[in-house]
Amino acid sequence: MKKTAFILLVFSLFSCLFFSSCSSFTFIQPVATLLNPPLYYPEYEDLVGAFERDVKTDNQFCIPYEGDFSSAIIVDNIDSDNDDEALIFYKNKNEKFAKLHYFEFINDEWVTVGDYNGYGNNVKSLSVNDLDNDGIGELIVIWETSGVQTGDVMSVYRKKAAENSYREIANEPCLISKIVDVDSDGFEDIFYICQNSSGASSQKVAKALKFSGDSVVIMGETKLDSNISSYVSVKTEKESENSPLKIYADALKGEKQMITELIYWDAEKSQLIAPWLDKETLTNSITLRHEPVECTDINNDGKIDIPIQILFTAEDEIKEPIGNERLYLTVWMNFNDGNAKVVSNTLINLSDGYYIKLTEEEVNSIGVRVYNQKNCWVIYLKNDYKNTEEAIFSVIRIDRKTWETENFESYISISENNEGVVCVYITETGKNLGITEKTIRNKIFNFS
Ligand SMILES: [Ca+2]
Ligand SMILES: [Ca+2]
Ligand SMILES: [Ca+2]
Ligand SMILES: [Ca+2]
Repeated sequence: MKKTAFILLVFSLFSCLFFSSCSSFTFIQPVATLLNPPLYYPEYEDLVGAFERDVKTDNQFCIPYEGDFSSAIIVDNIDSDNDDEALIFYKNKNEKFAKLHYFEFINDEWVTVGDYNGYGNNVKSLSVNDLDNDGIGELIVIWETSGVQTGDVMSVYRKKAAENSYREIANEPCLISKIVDVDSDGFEDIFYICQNSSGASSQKVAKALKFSGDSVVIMGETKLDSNISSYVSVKTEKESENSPLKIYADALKGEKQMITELIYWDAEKSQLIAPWLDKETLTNSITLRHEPVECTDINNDGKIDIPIQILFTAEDEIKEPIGNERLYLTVWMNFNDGNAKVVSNTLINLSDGYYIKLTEEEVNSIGVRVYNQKNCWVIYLKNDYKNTEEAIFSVIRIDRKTWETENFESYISISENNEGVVCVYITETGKNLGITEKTIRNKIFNFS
């Protein structure tokens, strides 16, 4: 059976299960302890003056290092009244955890109206989202904890129209989160993944929080693959107005292996569902790839595609010396309209930052000799009858200096950056087979 046909079969079975019940290369940054500037913000002189007046000394500002706000001082009209408010993230040098200070601008003066203890030694992100559509933004703060297995802590703060300050209404352990309308009811919810802290279990769970009355409640949760070292990104998409929001979470298993979890809200069952988790083994193996390739819209049709990897180089071709190393075929799957379909077959060179798009036929007729030391792939045509391999073109990554000083006239540049150039050389055999610069430009793309 053809390689891609096998994958298609496996996924067809899974997509049937998924769709029969229903009509989102960045790694998480390490501790950003260096981001502690002194109390000097000239544009906020009055505010910093008020802060120094109201809060005891020995403080450092903390800058959220992810998300929409990359400043320790945020001045904005968060509650849609007539004046700005100010939020300041800081940490006292003698205390363990970062804090949040809240000012209102009243009668031409900054007035302290709130001060909140955080749960981590730094601030990872702040989001301001009006979750209950009352015109007043809720604050969702991710406090970074280092060395804690259950991850960071997410706090939600709310202010009602009749109140003059924010109240903390929830705090939850959190590995990754995204504010999205999980159940498509027109109100944004907080989707997040956490590790259940009960006992020795390392069970990963996807949850969603939504507003209910004066507080937030967990509207649903579903188990995920537990064998995850970290979550890399959350992407979302909606097929149509009436279809559920699909939430894709890319996660690393170990250092290099990656999977994509799919999570969505089943309106009929009023449940969060993770259809790709094998309920018996509690693992998601159908999306497993051996290299950290994230899901993305590979064919630019506006729909997210999931990469699946299978061995491309036949076992008997993997042999020393170098020239024939283990290589994976990355098959990109799309799950729209209730069907699983292959949208693209690619060979990805992650370290050199490009991919080669293969046709269904080329998947079986083309081979690659990998020369890692030389950042070079030689693409050849297999002739099984004659038992020959004929090189048709090579892709090579050349460092910037060499590219500028030596003669590469006969090479086609695919992508360039400050460090190097990815370029292609077409052999005489390749040219005789009709391979041109145009062929190459439709076949090899930047992948970073
Ligand atoms: Ca305001
Ligand atoms: Ca609100
Ligand atoms: Ca909602
Ligand atoms: Ca796509």
